[in-house]
Amino acid sequence: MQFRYECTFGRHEYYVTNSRFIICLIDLNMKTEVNRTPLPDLVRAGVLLLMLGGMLCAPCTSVAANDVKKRPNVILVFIDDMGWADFSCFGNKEASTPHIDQLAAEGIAFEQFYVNSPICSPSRVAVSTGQYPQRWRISSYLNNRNSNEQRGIANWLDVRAPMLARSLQQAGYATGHFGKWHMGGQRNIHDAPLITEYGFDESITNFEGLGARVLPLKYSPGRKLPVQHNLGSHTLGHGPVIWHDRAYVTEKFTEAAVAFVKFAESQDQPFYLNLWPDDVHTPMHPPLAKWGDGENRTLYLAVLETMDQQLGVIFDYVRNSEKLRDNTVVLVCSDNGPEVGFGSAAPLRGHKATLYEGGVRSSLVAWAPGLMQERIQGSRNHDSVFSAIDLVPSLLSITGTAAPEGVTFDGENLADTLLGKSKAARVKPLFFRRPPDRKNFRHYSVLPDLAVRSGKWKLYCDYDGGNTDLYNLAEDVSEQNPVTDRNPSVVASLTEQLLSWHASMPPDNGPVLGKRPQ
Ligand SMILES: [Ca+2]
Repeated sequence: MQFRYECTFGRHEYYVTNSRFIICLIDLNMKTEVNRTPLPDLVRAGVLLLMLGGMLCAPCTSVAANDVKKRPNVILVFIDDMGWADFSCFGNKEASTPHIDQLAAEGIAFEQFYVNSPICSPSRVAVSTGQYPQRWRISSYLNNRNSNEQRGIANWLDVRAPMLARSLQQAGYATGHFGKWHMGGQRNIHDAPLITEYGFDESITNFEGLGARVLPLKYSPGRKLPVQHNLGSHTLGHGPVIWHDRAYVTEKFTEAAVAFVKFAESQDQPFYLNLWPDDVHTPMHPPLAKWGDGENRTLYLAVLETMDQQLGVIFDYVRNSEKLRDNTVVLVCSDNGPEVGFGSAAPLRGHKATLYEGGVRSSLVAWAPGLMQERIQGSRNHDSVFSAIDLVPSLLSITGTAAPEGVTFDGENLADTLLGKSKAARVKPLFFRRPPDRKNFRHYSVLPDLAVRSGKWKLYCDYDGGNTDLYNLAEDVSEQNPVTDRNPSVVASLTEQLLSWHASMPPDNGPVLGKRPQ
């Protein structure tokens, strides 16, 4: 049963997000409390009595079996448009990300981790399903209906996709998604499935999804009133909408996430939590006191630091609980590379929307002190090449959860690598197809259509196999010196494999929209 309720009592607003819980998202003094309680009691007693009674209600679902209780919890923090080099633990000297750095100091920093697309929606599909996003006809960011049709992509992710969240939910996990979604329900797409139809018990998102959502108010120096960041979400229905200071939207998601974790703990349920902030995606609106000279990079760094502080709340909550600390995996990475002029992927070549290393390689921090040997904690993994699609079978393995029947993942199980027991890399090559609308982007022109990473090699080519470029990343991580001519057999083999993969995936309109000039 889907149920929504909203009211204002005193200076607070309260929202029900789905059939099980109420979440108090916001108070009008900006001093927020987050509470939740099972819906049957809400229905019986009403919101007012509930709030007078505080956190009072009995469990509404039967508690999972003992063996389920011991399964590791998982928190996936999927940042939006952050560069490979933007955490201070990945070399950023211009800003400090102490909370994420602390996770790295107690966990593992992976240097050769990839996402499976250089742009939002397909990257999110990959990390959610363990499959190449092209399988689900999502190969660029989801926009309005006409734009999606023009580019030959779906309007939303098919609910039949093998969601990691659904597998875990069916295995007894509490599942929650807090933050940007962007897999359906954006712009003028009002008829997409709710996030809770994809295996999540709970969700609060932003303007790129349906259900309860927090929409950003942009404050700028010299302006008395904030401006709504308005891409039409508030007109779509399907959930209560709250407008909130863009600089602190992640604070809302984090508070809701902590409340979700507390509730799962009260039920003795393991949990899977997506915390997907969109802070460092444009437009940049840090707290007014941190605007500095107002330049793009300055604003970006201020937003990055503010995001780190806001995420620190849940990291601290988990770390300070012995039970959670010893049995929780936290993964932090970005959905794609940085926007030109904002984040940094140095020394990697390329940006968001390109298949070059800077577009698809992401810093990854894995923290799980209870599941990692002490000697490995605080280490760096320079070598293991793997990707977001590999996280799904890996996390199913770590949580002891069966894969959905009849599903073939493109991802491989690298649980031992993720937990520092092995340096194994992915066995199969990693294949990439550019977004159909990104043959040219920003200052890049005639970008390659396809790419493959295999061992030390990275090869690019066009849909027809032409314009090949081969790089040896072991010697040339910045992709400055192509070695195409010196390695004809490698070029031939990788091109063949890449074209074969490309042909095996449903097409999009990339060939029509992005022809090279003759
Ligand atoms: Ca993104």
